Amino acid sequence: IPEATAVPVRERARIALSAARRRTLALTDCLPDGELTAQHSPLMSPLVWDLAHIANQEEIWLLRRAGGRPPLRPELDALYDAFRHSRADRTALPLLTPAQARRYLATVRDHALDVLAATPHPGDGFLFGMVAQHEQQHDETMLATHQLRRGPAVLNAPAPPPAPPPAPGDMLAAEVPVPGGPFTMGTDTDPWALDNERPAHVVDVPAFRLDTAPVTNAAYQAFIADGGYDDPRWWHPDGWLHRTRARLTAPAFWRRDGSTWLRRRFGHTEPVPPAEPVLHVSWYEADAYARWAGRRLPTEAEWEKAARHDPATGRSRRLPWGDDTTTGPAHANLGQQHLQPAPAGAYPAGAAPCGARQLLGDVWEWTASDFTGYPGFAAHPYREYSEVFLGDRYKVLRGGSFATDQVACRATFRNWDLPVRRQIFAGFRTCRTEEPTEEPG
Ligand code: AVJ
Ligand code: FE
Repeated sequence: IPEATAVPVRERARIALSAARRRTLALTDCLPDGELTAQHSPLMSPLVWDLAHIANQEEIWLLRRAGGRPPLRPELDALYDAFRHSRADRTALPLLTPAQARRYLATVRDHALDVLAATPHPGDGFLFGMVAQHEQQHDETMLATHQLRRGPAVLNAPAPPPAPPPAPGDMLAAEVPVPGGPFTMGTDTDPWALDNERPAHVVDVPAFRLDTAPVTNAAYQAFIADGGYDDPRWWHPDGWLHRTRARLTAPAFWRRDGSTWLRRRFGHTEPVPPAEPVLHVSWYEADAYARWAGRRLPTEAEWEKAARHDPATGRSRRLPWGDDTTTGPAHANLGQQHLQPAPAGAYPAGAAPCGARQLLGDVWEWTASDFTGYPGFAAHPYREYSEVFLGDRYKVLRGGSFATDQVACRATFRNWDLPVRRQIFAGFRTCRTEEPTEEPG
């Protein structure tokens, strides 16, 4: 990352922490206590658990670890340890009340800001960045809980920008070529990159062609209309089993009304917008769609090369459009500025060197890859963040969604989930291997 960062580390940490806290409170102050302590879905924690877990993690990493302070509420560690109880079992625990959780958050934050001010050499401020990213990730999870919740809408946001009209004779191509050859994947230098993004290493990626934008609702409806959900040829064997058991017929939150598809979105029911990237599909559905389309999901190496390799310099960028540490509203649909993805082809200012758009923001993109450690992976410092999830159970998602904050979004950032999950803000794009050009004669 270039040292163009005009904002000093201490100030950047303070800004990141307070942005996360504003969002956390906005997501929970809009609901009565009964909705904060309720289980809206067995897939999710009660929101009041997220609240106190955010505070408890901040206590552990900033007060105890960074500040060397004695524990403030050690008796809460077990209650808010994500590995101790499953999400579905957390309402039965003797949790803090919403008022107690808010007080715990505020007290821990006061101490964390003291620690930040008192740290003589904040260095890269990694632990502060890690904690801000942790809170923002829980905010995205809490937004998914809002989406699962039944009842009248409580959240509002303006619509995202439209896709710009194509210049005459210059239609946006359906796919963009990504040239073959080595590129640098992962990072050693991005100060707030998490352990699973490290270390940087060179990967040789053969030439391929990637969808310019994520797969749209209209394209996905063509798959449904063609009987895609009923044809085992398109499905991974485990996916076919899952589709049968879970009776999948369409993305989550969709419902058919005669000949039109409706969806529920944060308490509103509306027609499915055809030009918007498809959302709330599992890895199995994304994989089946890609096979039906005669294509495949990109590997995460392919995705990352498309997102950051600059053929002009041979370098890997931090973000598709450059190395800036900040993201403007014209670059990507991030940070819950909107409550839905923008239409495919939006955000031309955020295009990658290869021409692909919306690689960051809008929808998380399922990749073909399992969540494994890069060569030389070392868990740091939070063992349970990545290491315990490595293996072949989880699939990698890339790029972030409209619900992802920029502090937790960059071209190296890796997310993961089980291939059946679809309450997350996930869509996908497809690709194909470039056919080698025939040598004449
Ligand atoms: C990286 C989104 C998969 O929510 O399980 C939050 C983030 N880790 N607290 C998750 C996380 C610990 C994690 N994901
Ligand atoms: Fe957590």
